[in-house]
Amino acid sequence: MAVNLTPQYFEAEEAYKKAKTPEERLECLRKMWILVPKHKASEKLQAELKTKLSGAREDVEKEAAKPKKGAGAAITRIPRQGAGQILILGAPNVGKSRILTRLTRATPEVAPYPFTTREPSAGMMDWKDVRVQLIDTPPITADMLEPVVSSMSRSCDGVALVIDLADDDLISATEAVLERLAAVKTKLVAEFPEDVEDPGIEYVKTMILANKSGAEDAEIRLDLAREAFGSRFPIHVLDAESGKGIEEVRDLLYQSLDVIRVYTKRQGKPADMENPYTLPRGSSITELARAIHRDLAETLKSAKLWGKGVSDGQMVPRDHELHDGDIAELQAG
Ligand SMILES: Nc1nc2c(ncn2[C@@H]2O[C@H](COP(=O)(O)OP(=O)(O)OP(=O)(O)O)[C@@H](O)[C@H]2O)c(=O)[nH]1
Ligand SMILES: [Mg+2]
Repeated sequence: MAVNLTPQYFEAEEAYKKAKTPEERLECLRKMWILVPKHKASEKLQAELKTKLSGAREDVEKEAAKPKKGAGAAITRIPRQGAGQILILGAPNVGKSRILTRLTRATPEVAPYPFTTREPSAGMMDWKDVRVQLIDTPPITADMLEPVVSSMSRSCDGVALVIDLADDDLISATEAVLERLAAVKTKLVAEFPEDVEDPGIEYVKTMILANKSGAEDAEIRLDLAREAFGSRFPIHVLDAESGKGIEEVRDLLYQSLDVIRVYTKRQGKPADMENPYTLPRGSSITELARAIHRDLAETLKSAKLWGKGVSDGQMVPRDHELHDGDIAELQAG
């Protein structure tokens, strides 16, 4: 099969060869990317373009960083906020940034070429009365994993691994992401294993988001993805561009954190039903006290509870297990 490049592609390629600055080269490569037909016969060319795009983007950044000599490439992790931190990971151009724009008010750049996102950015996703922090990240390929992504993937509460149902290459692109992370001892898994063989390995709870479900032949690629990854991960289908399936993804992301909401009240006052504390499922009064204030777990004298399995205002011991929706009144000594 021939690649069948268009005259517009050759024009962009000519301009690329003549380009003088890193910006010009990047711009031409982006045009070439958009113009190259995306099918089997052009796979090699697509791969070459990806490598060139990645390099050109780096050159542009190096150029931009020049005046600020000595700034260094600091790894700045984004501190956790809200009920938990979920990292949106995946190969280039799969729709990671678009998903963030659909679930939060964040506005990362979304563009039809790979290597658009260069650093992690956060957005807060509303879920009922709580908020979950979602982090959009730069793409991962067989030879590219930003140190900050590697480090954040080890400290986050969960991963949403995005795959692209418009991409014929989605299986190998996704395998590359999994392998690249495994190479830095980060293993994406559906559930934490019971027995950990190597304590150096970080296991990260992961779901697959199969994006671009509205694309042509998406069903066929979804079948392939289910075959390749369905036994390893839960797969949820969506189309971030049209918004189809996005609300289900919102619920699933929150649920994956496996947290409960606990409300607090002061003596003689109504409960604060607007700002619940979120705690890992199975948490007790002691953990709630610690979440409210570092010292409260030590100074806690008594706790009254309204909620599951107790009569209203019942005194409960410190090790009493809390449930979603419980209201607690804690008294320090
Ligand atoms: N048809 C369709 N296009 C989508 C969907 N989601 C994203 N896109 C398009 O796919 C392209 C890439 O989207 P981005 O969100 O920039 O992808 P990304 O994964 O953040 O890309 P990088 O930052 O380069 O890794 C854009 O042109 C989007 O408009 C979808 O659900 N359906
Ligand atoms: Mg992006």
